[in-house]
Amino acid sequence: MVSRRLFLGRSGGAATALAASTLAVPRSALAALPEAHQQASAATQPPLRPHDGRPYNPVVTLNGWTLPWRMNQGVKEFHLVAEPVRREMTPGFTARLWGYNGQSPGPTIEVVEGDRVRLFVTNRLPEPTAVHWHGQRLPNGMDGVAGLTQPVIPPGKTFVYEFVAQRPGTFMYHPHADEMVQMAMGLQGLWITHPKGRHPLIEPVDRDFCFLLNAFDIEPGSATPKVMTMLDFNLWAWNSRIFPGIDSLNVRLGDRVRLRIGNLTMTNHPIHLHGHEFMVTGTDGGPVPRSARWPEVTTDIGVGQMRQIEFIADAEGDWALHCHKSHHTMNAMGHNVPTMIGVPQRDLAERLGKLIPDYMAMGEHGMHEMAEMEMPLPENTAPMMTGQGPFGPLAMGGMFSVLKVRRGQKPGDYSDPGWYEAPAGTRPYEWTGALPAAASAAVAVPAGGVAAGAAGAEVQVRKPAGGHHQH
Ligand SMILES: [Cu+2]
Repeated sequence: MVSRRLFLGRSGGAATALAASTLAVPRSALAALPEAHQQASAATQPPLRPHDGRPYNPVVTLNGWTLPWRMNQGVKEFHLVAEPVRREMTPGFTARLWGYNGQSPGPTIEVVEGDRVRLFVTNRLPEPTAVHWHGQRLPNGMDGVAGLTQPVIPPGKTFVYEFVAQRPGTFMYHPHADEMVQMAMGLQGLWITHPKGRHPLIEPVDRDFCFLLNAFDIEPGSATPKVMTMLDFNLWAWNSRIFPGIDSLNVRLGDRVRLRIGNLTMTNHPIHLHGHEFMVTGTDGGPVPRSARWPEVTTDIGVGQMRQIEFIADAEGDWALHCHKSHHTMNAMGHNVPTMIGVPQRDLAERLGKLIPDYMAMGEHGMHEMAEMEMPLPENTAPMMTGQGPFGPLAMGGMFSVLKVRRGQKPGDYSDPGWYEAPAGTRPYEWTGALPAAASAAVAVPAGGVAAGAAGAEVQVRKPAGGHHQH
């Protein structure tokens, strides 16, 4: 058991194993703070099976984890620590964020309808905070709105929240003190309240995944988000991860799958699943009546909303799951590049380079080439379009992952089965017969295209500028 003194002296890392939570807690220890478990890894952790309290079927937090608790005379006790963290957003790019218990987002809190929950919140940030339990029915004083329902939690102090988890569903927690800054820095987490016993509108599922939609504005080459940004975020993330850093969702053929998604960005995200139809079975307000459900392949998740979607994974394969705003499936640098489709730039770049030393030519045939060339990037920067699939570059970023449906996946096995091997005759193939002359030109020259180096050609230069566009 880790003593309180030892715990208070610890500054982070994975020094304390999760195993501590499974030990019986001596009476003397119950008078002290519950342990503040830490997570050092950004990998998806296996579901945390409840070791005491009411039983439930746990969720899997994409690139995240569930916070262990202790039972103290019938009360489920958790300890959250708000603190600066380093979050690997994708391999090769680590951000300096604010989070809870070592990671951004914070750990998922899982409880059961009817549980009395006590949450110790320690503030190790350089400024005051408070935690709002978004969507919960609770006594007004426990709502966590600094100035309105409580004084702030000053740096170095610990406040205790306590309430009964009244209704089952998907919830979030986030600061309600300097929230523009604190949410832009990554302070947020998920809260799942499982139904107590069988619920007429809540189906048991085989796989239950959850993630938050979040957004950051981090300049290439830097690590700390700009906190004043209102619309022009350049990193669109799921649980503070960006593709290819977002783990795939690995399921067994025939599984009933639930995805719980909460939106803490400042815009909406139409989340789109390939190869299946799903139903929205739950919202912020609770389970959706059966008569109000309909099949969809995209559902829009508004700001501050939660959605639960469910489907039967009945089609084997590697199915894309992504936000359908195409700027949200790009990483940083996506904003400042002029459209150059149809503009040959072979010696243009050299000539412009004399006028504008940092000019970069790109995009003559679209932007896919960005994914194929090795662009020199500042250190600690995620490429704009990246990720390798079995057939080459995926040219994606941001809010993109893959649902992997496999016949051979074992029940409860969340490991990555690798790429799908499609049966013969089920992939597109190249037409090798005769083509009409018009279709056989290697690259069509677009109307109005400018020939590079043409004598007397007039070129309009638009230098990539710092100014952003709203989108
Ligand atoms: Cu989006």
